Amino acid sequence: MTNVLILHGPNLNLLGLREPDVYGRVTLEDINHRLRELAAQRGAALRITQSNHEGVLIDAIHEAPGWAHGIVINPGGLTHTSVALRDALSAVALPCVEVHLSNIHKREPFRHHSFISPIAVGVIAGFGWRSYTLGLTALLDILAEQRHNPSDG
Ligand code: CA2
Repeated sequence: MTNVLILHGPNLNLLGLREPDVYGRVTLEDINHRLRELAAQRGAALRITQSNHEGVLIDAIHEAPGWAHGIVINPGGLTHTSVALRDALSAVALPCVEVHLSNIHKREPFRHHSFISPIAVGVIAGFGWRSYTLGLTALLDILAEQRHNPSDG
């Protein structure tokens, strides 16, 4: 069984409830449901956490290696500010996929830089809720490949 930790950062609990013009009408619960469906099809198990607190996300990352084989994270606004979140992801050294609902490169300049991207396996941005399912698919494919060819990066 492949185990994946899904992390949603600050304010993502408001999805579908506020600013639908920017972030759409799909709720976080809808996204989690779609991720769980995909995981079930792929024979993977998920643990999902959303927090508005950087330290809670960091604690979840520290605990991940006891169970998870990889992480899908939408760090929200912490993407652009948090050295601490990046250090935590780097320290646990699990393959991590960074996802964003919006195309951060099409938005304000302060969103163009991510502290997380340099330590992520890859980044998916701009596909709305599909960024999450694309991100999970990519991570599961990579983990399956590593299982079959442990020497490959
Ligand atoms: O596009 C993304 O997924 C972001 O990570 C979302 C963050 C933003 O700071 C990043 O630059 C890009 C913001 C999440 C806030 O979500 C809200 C949802 C509904 C209403 C208000 C905020």
